[in-house]
Amino acid sequence: MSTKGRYTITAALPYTNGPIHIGHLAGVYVPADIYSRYLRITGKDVIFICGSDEHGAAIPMRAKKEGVSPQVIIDKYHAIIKKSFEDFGISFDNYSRTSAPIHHETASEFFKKLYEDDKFIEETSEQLYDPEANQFLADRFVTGTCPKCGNEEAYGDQCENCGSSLNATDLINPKSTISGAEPITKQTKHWFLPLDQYESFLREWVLEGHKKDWKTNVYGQIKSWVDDGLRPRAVTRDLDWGIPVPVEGAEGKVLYVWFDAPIGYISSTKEWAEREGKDWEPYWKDSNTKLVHFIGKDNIVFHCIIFPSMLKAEGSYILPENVPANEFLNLEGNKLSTSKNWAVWLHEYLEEFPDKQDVLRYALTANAPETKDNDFTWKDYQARNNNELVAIFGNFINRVVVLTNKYYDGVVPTPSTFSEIDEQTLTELKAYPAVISSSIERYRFREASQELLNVARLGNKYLADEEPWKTIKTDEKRTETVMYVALQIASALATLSEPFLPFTSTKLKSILGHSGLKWEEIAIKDILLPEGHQIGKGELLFSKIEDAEIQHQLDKLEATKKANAAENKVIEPQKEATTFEDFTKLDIRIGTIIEAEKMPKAKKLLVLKVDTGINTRTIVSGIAEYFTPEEIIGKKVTVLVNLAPRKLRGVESEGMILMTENPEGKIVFLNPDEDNVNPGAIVS
Ligand code: B3M
Ligand code: ZN
Repeated sequence: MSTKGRYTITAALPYTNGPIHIGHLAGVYVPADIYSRYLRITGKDVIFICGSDEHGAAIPMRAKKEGVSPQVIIDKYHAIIKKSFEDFGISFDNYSRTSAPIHHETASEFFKKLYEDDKFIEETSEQLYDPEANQFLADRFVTGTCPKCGNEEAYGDQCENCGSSLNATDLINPKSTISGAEPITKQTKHWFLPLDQYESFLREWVLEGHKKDWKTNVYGQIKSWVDDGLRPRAVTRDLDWGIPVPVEGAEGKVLYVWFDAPIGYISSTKEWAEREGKDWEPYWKDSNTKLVHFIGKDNIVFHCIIFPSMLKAEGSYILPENVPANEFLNLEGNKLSTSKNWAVWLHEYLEEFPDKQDVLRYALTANAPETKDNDFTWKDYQARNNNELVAIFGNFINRVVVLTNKYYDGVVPTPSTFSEIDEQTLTELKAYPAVISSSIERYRFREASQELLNVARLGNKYLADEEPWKTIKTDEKRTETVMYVALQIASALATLSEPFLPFTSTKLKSILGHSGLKWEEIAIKDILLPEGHQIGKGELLFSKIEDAEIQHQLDKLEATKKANAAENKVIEPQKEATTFEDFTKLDIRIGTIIEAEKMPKAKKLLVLKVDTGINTRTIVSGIAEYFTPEEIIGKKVTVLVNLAPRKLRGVESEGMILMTENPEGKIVFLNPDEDNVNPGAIVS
């Protein structure tokens, strides 16, 4: 566990086109921070690197929308994002930005080196061009149908539905996102990185070399990419926002954002080294350094195929040791979305829960989307706080601190002979650093967070079994020993919690009047808090979150839903006029659903038995995605009873249930307001 080592830990550079939300924190920054903090306490030489990604098409697009210059946008969001990271205790050693001169230099040099070493293909080809905006279209400037999965809203660089990486010219029915125009094609020169030439390198390095140690979700994506066949990829763009292509004949062209952004990790390291008077190179070039990229799953191809190929082409860099990419976090059952404002923004969260950074860190870790997409719910957040942090962790510390102050004026008592239970408890405690390490080193942060909680559980159980509040009346010596043991557990918790709950750890250390331990000291030292040591007064580490506070958050989301629905409400134009005679031909009645079951092998269909007042008949209805059979039995509905019968999947359907859509897009029945409307009542 204590083998020395050097680590370069990177966390994806956030785009400065909006603030950051819980999805960013859960997927990338909290796990990266836990990992970096953990490595530091274990005595490793660690740099934790990040910065703002300020190029790419998203920035000028946002700027256009807000009617300001791109510089205004990046300055605004760089500041907001940087502050959010600080507020949540994300312990970067350096947070840079890709608009910094050192980054422009580093990225330009990198490009020049590959250019001079003949690593690019220079090619003039037909690219999409917006004839109205007079601009070439690539990446986010163009949408169309994904040739792989048919998603009609794929971007010119990537399809967010199937994850495929695309070239703009691959899109079917492309459309400019600037003007809405249908693009024409026009010739332009670009430089391409011939990824096809890196296939055998990638196979050997990742597909054979990291089959066992990389996460299966990451490995699987890389494999399918490589197996699909790699193609040369343009690393320059016709855009006026970005780093100018540093070679002759490239006027008006900039580096592709995904070429310059990962180099941002290197320039941020350089910035750190300059400030700290260190040498940056070993962190990127020494084979004893472990490079680990923390990212979300949509960035896998860039970090596992394109950037490594760039590093390989350059020749003097190490390759990532691991890329523990996470899946996505949803919010209350729906995809997080900046444009739909479906998010918990970090700066807003802090306004409402100003001292609860660790609670969010913990809830997001305990429920992290490590192996599959996961859902953040406010109820779960509340439960994690009230039932785990307050009831287990906080409760244990509070009892230890209050009793120590009450019985011994806050002085750690002297233990007598340890009982078997004491010995067992202390032995169990000593095992935790290795248990938690093992989870963290395998990037299983959820598991690690639960093991941390188990340390507090160990303490609680010990106190509950030994009952010092009872023995104080009968056996002072025994009570001193019990309190001594409990204080050792509290001291271990102050250190073990540091990667996960840094604010709590600091508070706890200050309560205990102790600066903390090294990770492995907990496993080998017998004394974690010496007898005679004076601890401070109690202070609650966590506080209960009331239902009303959670309801307030849910109400906010509900309001967002309503606002979105109102914005999206498209009122269909009125249909052609019809006659009263035609209308009266329709026989519409009130019916009651008396039976419902799923149609076998049909995802959307339910087979209903409906009492129409006339008779009980079978109606097949396409509502299985919206209702379970159980919840609709007994419901009153409106039925078109004289619709000519037709067979659906071999079942004859004799009528149609009338439906509408509520503002959230959910299908609902048209049912009478009155309770005492009977089946058979005519709708006219
Ligand atoms: N700017 C983040 C994103 O896709 C992207 C990461 C760059 S990491 C070099 O949201
Ligand atoms: Zn697709």
